[in-house]
Amino acid sequence: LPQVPEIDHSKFGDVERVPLGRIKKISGPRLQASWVNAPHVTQHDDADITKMDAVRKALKSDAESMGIKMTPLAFIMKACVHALREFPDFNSSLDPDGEHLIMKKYFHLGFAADTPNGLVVPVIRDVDEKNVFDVARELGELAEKARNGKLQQKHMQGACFTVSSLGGIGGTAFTPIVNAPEVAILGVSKAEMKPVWNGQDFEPRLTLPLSLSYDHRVIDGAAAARFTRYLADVLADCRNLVM
Ligand code: CAO
Repeated sequence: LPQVPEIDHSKFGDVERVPLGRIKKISGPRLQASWVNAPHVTQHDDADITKMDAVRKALKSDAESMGIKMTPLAFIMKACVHALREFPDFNSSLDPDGEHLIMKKYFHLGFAADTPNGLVVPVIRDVDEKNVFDVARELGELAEKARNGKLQQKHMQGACFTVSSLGGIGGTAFTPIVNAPEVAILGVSKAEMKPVWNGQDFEPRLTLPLSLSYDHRVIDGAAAARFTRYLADVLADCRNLVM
């Protein structure tokens, strides 16, 4: 790779040299490996989550009584399983021989977690076999472990697909880097109430921005557009996301 020029920044003003954290030292080369090996494209779409959010709010107090925080991310991860089932290529990895796809028959989903020490990706196993309460509980437990630096190797292995949610912070869209050798990653930004034309009037609808980055060696643009559209429909319908 061509090298970025080395510059003596102190020639231009005061500087301080601080060591990179342990997690950044591990995640940096992995992110770079994915970026340079997998040709990335990002597909954007919006999901109407008005109904889903009403369901989430209705379940909130039941969840709280079980010590669970019912976050939108739990519903989104359940919806991803539906889309992965419908479009199995997204649940694959490219065989190192470059001539086969390894199709995974399980649904272990990673989620990006922001911690004081850097980005980590805990994995919830068999999301297809869990209801939204179980997923929300595990999300909370793993996110807490991540923040306290208590994640073990076993908590971060085996993911088929990753969700990176910046929705609790803000933003309208971003281009996540695929967690290779996975072939796609869903970025989620902040849901906002937006006026949506229903043919006669503008209706206020809670709108969730989706940003799906994918490895173009494995996924075609049309498949990515179909995947995000399907995911948006599953989120909008939301009937199959609770159990
Ligand atoms: N739109 C609007 N609001 C959202 C939302 C969305 N898409 N997603 C979450 N929220 C709300 C939640 O409901 C919560 O509100 P209340 O407290 O009022 O219920 C608030 O935002 C905070 O949510 P949260 O961030 O604590 O919880 P989460 O389950 O959404 O996310 C976790 C958990 C671990 C994913 C998150 O804390 C985190 O680390 N996010 C950053 C991930 C990241 O860094 N990605 C980038 C990777 S690439 O560098």
